[in-house]
Amino acid sequence: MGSPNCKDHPVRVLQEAIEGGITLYQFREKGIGALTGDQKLELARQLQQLCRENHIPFIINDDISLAISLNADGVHIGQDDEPVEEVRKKLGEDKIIGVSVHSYDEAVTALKGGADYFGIGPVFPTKTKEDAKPSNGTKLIEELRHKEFSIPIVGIGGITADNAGSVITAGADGVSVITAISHAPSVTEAAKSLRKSVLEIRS
Ligand code: 3NM
Repeated sequence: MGSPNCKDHPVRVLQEAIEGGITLYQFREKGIGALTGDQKLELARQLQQLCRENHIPFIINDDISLAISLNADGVHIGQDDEPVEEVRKKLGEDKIIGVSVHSYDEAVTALKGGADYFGIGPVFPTKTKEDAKPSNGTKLIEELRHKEFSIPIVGIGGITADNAGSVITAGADGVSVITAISHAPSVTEAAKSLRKSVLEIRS
């Protein structure tokens, strides 16, 4: 998430989400009112610091130069960004690279290029991403899990504590969530109940 997704200051929202048990944070400063330039950099620094204090990986959506300048733990890129190979060259072997894939062929290409995990979505309808594709359920997650892929898969898009279990049952290792946490009346409780839904299926 980023500041456009938050009803409160993003640092507070992230703090509460960490208290609820999130395991990784992706800085995604996009959409109406998104910060740019020094303000974006400063917010990223604060959020990164919070992640460090809590031993949670901090990765950055799309902005590879920001990830390099902050020495972030990694990046998440889509199909319209630089090829994975190029990003891997820039970041080095020890950083996390997540790639959004929408088909088997994209998954093969991403894996060859050095992806560490796949993001698959939107699983359910979402209003959060302006250019999101139509939701496609868990079909691709199931397909990739039943083929040769062993790298982690996370589902994204419209995921809540009520439907997260079905994403894990389909074969995902985790779920990536914005609104169900960031807009919840209690961010901590929302993160807790999502975590519970995921762990119930995985155990
Ligand atoms: N990427 P929410 S869907 C950031 O399909 C993002 O690749 C998607 O937000 C994709 O949890 C999405 O509020 C939005 O639906 C996720």
